[in-house]
Formats: sequence, C-alpha cells, structure tokens
Amino acid sequence: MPNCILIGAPIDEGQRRPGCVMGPAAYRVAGIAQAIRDLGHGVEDWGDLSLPELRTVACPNPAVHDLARVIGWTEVLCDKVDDALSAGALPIILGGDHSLALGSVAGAAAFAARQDRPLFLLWLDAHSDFHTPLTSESGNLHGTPVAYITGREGFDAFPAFPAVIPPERVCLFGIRSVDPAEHAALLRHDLAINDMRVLDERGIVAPLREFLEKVRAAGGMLHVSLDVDFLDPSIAPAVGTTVPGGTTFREAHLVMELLHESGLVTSLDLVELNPFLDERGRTAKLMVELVGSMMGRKVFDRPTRSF
Ligand code: 4U7
Ligand code: MN
Ligand code: MN
Ligand code: MN
Repeated sequence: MPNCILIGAPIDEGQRRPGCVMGPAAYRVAGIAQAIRDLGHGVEDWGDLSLPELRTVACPNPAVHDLARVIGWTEVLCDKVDDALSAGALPIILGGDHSLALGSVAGAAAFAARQDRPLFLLWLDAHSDFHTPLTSESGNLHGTPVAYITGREGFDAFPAFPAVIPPERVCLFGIRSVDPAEHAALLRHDLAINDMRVLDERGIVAPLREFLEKVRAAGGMLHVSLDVDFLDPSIAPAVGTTVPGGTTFREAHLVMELLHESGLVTSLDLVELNPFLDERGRTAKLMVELVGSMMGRKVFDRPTRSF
C-alpha cells in the first residue's frame, strides 16, 4: 500500500445541519494519522483546504442552496486529490459532507484518465446520492455526487467532470433510502445496486468480491466513498441523516478488510461525520478503526491466510 496523504475538507454547505465542518478536526483528535502509522505506512497531513474565490452561478431549481460554495470546494478538491495521487500516495479526504465527493472523485478521474486507467467507484452509503441539482427536492447538494460522476445532465454550473465514469463501473453498497426521482433514474442506468435487502440475503462478501473482481480484471483504480450513514445509527450516531437498518460493526470492518486484501483502493473519502451529534467521539473513533482495517489491521494476524 502506498503512503497516505490526509486532506481536510471542512465542508458543510452540501446540507443544512451545522457540524460537519468539525469533521476533519475530530478525525485528527481520534488519532487517524497515528492509527495508520502504527500499521507501518507513512502519513502526510496536508491540513485543511479553504474555499477559493467564488464565481457567480445560477441554478433553475430554487431549492438548491450554496451552489457557488459547493462549486468552489469541488474545484479545490479536484486539484488537491489529483496532486496527492500524482505524488504516488493514497489520498484520504476527511469530510465534511458528501458534496466533497463531487471534487474528490473528479480529481481521481482526472488522474486516472492521464494514466489511461479506468476508475471505479464504491459508494458505501444509506443513500444513492443520484439526484441532479434539477431533481433534488431538499436542495442539498450532498445528495448529488453519483449523478455528477456518471455524467448526468443538470450540472451546467459545475466544471465539466474530467472523465465521466460509466455507470457500469459504479457500485452502490448498503443503500436503503432512495427518493422517487433517484429511483426512476437508477432504473435507467446500469449501476450495481447492492441495497440492504440484497446484503441481508447474500451477505456482504459475495457482492463485494464480484465488484472487486471487475476492478481487478480491468486493471482499474478504485475510489471508495464512505458515508457515516452506511453504518447502523446504533453504532454511528454522529450523522445528520440517520437511516435505520444499516451495516453492523463487523460487516463494516469486513468490507474494509476485504478492501485491504484486494490491494485495489487508490483513494478514500470519509464523509458526513457530524461531531456535534457524536457521543464521546465514538463515531469518529469507529471511522478511524475502519480506516485501520482498510490499511491492514487484522482481527487475528496469521502468517498465512488459512480461510
Ligand atoms: B448523503 C435525500 F431527501 N435524498 O436528497 C436528499 F432523503 O450524502 C438525502 O448520502 C440525501 O447523506 C443524503 O436530501 C445525502 C433525502
Ligand atoms: Mn494542482
Ligand atoms: Mn452520501
Ligand atoms: Mn448518506
């Protein structure tokens, strides 16, 4: 595994509940850098990003708020994630709400295109985040990144997405809250949809392995976007959009352990942590432990795999 670069993205304009700006600080307090170092990897912390100068922009949907600021974050994140990948590192973006993925995945896509490698996307989330700025009823742009990344229309005010990811390279994993407009659009696009019903029946291992095999066969890069609400709210309360019926502690760790074994992950977002809603830092700590599993921590370390 390459060394990691931490990029703080204190963004909360993609939704309406204050608190996500404290996310990067909470991850640092929870010891994310040391947890990764303890596993034998180098870590550089690039600190927190700040907003560039804003452009004047407009959106026909009056519900959409903070468009110019979200676009500003998108531009700066795209640039920094591309820089971190160009430095040969694995960027870990400390959010911040999920609108940061508009920029982080754009940066990964720009880099992948220059390398002439296909980029794949694993979306660990309770939500499909497949709204466009035109279909969003809440007007919260954290519900839109998957649509931007897959090249849907309605993002005219945004920078053109560098190299659109075909829906076949996207895997939604853990979803259990999909709005009608998203549902209709998902039926018209060929994303892998591993909703909680599917995961209940099949478990997490087979569907995840299927996707990882596709990535490997294509020689692809893999961006993982981990939304706190992927986890069940009983173990991860620090999020504004809790949805019951999420993944358990062990399921989530197993996802991260399988990702480690695959050796395929090239960039990671940690999003939607709202430390103001946390209970004595438990959600921040859990997220850091999950990163540990993705970076190679094992439940029981064996010299060789015997299962
Ligand atoms: B998150 C929602 F209406 N679909 O559009 C919306 F249910 O990044 C939620 O996954 C979006 O947390 C959730 O506002 C965005 C809602
Ligand atoms: Mn740059
Ligand atoms: Mn999300
Ligand atoms: Mn979500």
